[in-house]
Amino acid sequence: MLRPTHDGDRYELTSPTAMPKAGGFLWNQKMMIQVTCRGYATAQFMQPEPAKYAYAPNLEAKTFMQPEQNYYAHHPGRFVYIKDEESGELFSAPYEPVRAPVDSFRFSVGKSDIEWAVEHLGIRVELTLSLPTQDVVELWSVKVVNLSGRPRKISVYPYFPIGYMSWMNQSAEYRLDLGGVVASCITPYQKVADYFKNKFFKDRTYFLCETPPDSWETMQQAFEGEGGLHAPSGIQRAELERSDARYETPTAAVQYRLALDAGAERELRFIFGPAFDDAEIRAMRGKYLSQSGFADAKRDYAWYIEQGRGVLQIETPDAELDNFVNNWLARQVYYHGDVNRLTTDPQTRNYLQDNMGMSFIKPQVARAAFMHALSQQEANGAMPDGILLVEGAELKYINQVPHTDHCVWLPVCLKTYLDETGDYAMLRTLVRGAEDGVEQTVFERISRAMDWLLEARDERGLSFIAQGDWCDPMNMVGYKGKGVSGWLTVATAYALNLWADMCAQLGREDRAAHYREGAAEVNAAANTHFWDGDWFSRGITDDGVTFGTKKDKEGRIWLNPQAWSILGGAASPEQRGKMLAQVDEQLSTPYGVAMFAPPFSAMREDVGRVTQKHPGSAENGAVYNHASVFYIYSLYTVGESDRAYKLLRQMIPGPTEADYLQRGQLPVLIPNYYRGAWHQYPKQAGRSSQLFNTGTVSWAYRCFIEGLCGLQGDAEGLRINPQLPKGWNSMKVTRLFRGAKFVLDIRRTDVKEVMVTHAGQFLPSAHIKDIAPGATYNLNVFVPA
Ligand code: CEZ
Repeated sequence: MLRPTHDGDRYELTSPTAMPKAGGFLWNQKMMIQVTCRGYATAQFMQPEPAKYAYAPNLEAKTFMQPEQNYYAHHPGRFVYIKDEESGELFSAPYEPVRAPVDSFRFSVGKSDIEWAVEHLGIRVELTLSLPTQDVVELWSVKVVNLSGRPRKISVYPYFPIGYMSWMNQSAEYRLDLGGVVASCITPYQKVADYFKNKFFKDRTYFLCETPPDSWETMQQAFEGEGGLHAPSGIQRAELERSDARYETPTAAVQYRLALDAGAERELRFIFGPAFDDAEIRAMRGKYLSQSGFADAKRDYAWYIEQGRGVLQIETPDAELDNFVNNWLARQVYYHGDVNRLTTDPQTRNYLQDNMGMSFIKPQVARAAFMHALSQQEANGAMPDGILLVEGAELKYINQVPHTDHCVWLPVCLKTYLDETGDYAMLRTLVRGAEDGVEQTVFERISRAMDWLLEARDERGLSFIAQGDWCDPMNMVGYKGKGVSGWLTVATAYALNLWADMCAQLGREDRAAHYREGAAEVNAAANTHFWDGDWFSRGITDDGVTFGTKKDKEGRIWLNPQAWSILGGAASPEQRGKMLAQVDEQLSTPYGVAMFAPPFSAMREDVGRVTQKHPGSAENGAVYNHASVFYIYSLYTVGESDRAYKLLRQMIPGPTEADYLQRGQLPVLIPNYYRGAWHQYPKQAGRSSQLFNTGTVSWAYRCFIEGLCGLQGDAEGLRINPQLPKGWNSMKVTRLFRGAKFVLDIRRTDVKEVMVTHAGQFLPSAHIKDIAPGATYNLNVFVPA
């Protein structure tokens, strides 16, 4: 049903029904497309706000990318109908809309393209989707092969529904001069000011054919007729009717009548995308719609994706794990770092963490992003809820709700950048603040952000939560101005300690002492008010009720305060022992560790919107991978290697078939969550959200690099401390670091501490200094048995 290619750079699914929502995604700096094995697609492009060029058939609310997206018969997608002209039989590729039980099916997700091969009625249909690197356009090739051993007459109908473009104005026609369907609309608006903004929108959607078709249809209703999508009336006729759409729902369907000898094949190419005007459509045709245009774009795009290959290759006893880490994880980190989830106002914490990941892939991009974020620091030292990336962008959706955690992420994320590059000089660079208008160094700005965190606390020394912290929908703990966050309090201590280390590195001992003292004070307050005997509670509401404690029936124990108390030092080794045992007992599931448990079954008005989400979905007690990975990272920092690895492995679907089926997702990405509520709703538990936008991946990459492989940089060089899980006796690692290549052969043996040999000599410690860029270091690493 599911298999990797030899080195795991493609995953193939051989059933269209076993995991119906499984899919893949492609992106470039201007667009992204997620497409399922059955042919449904969700695509967006930036102009500069996210916009669509293929729409649902009814009026859609504008929203951000959602988890567990539902697909229905008329959902936007890319399909090809095949009709046997002699028998009248019909099927469609990849699978929708006809849903004929095909003889063979292969959906194959690659890093830079997505392919299908479907066989039925003696015909094979091969579909390939790729994107170019710079432009917003889908490149589709459709190949039909006659496998039946006799001459055949068939009709091939690519069908790319365009949907309900606009309630103001929409139409479509076949343009002989441009060679395809062109649909046009006016993006709906009401305010005069919007007219001037929308004027330059790409309000046309084109579907162009390299080879002129025999007939076409541009009006959805005429195509579908009384037959419906399973057997469209248009297809039941000898030819499509060639209608225009005049304030009628546009579609793009074309027909090719082909006579194929036994064994013969035909390849057809199409491009699909948005444009401003005819000139742009014509230019796109000239640039892409040819065999060489496709080939050039494919080569460039493969090169673009290759720039995100990252710094780590592993060879472990778990081949499926190697496939994921070596091929897919860095790709997803790169997606986040390179295009910022295709938003113009990423949440500050997302922007910083996505660039934490980018520190491994393109450190210069991460550096610029940290400076850019700091340029939007508020005059009082606080960080805003979102970072504006383009001129004219505005804070939208969740960014209009005040959250208090954004400053924490500055030292946390910068730490990775500094460890990876050693670029402490960056801290002395000047950044002009957009709001305060003054030039200050990165060092001064982060210090001010840390001072803000120290101030934003109540008389007990606990951090205010306002309308949310890392947990976005925890909006009613502190909306009256008093509530505090247990997580943010211990996270503040972590941020302060990290910052103190960086101050010390710069020789600023005075500042280091100041922030260390601050952290100690914060941790003491956390212990006084949040320690509940066996774990840290989640917060105290506006009305003074502590929650996330033993007395709670729902939301009794939360992962974040435990993870970050380990990182920030609030938890002593003794407390840690108690917490870990409770996490094991109360939060473990076969699909990873839940964010809290038990999930809420009804609204708690002193906690907020998180309690209204469906139990076990998203922040209401799912295996929310971002929270899980904080915990995993914290476990690696204290040498809890087995616990850490078990959970890290559970974050990736597989390798058993039962696990794949339950998650319903290919091992080509980490989703933002798997369903939790394992005790309440075991049937749904483990199901993937399929949403590939998640801060998880940067941390997961860090966990593999710094935790499992133990290859973390510092100001002088590279520290080596692999943490093999039990059952592994060896592994091989290639790590790129500061321009050098480290090839490590790691083995368990009879040593007391990690020992490293280089060129036959034991090194004085497991710490490589004076790294020579361009050099290759072949190292043997021995870890205690
Ligand atoms: O958003 C994510 C945020 O992008 O949820 C995380 C948060 O830390 C990330 O910054 C945890 O809350 O209900 C909501 O508003 C949700 O919080 C979503 O917006 C959630 C989505 O899954 C976005 O991908």
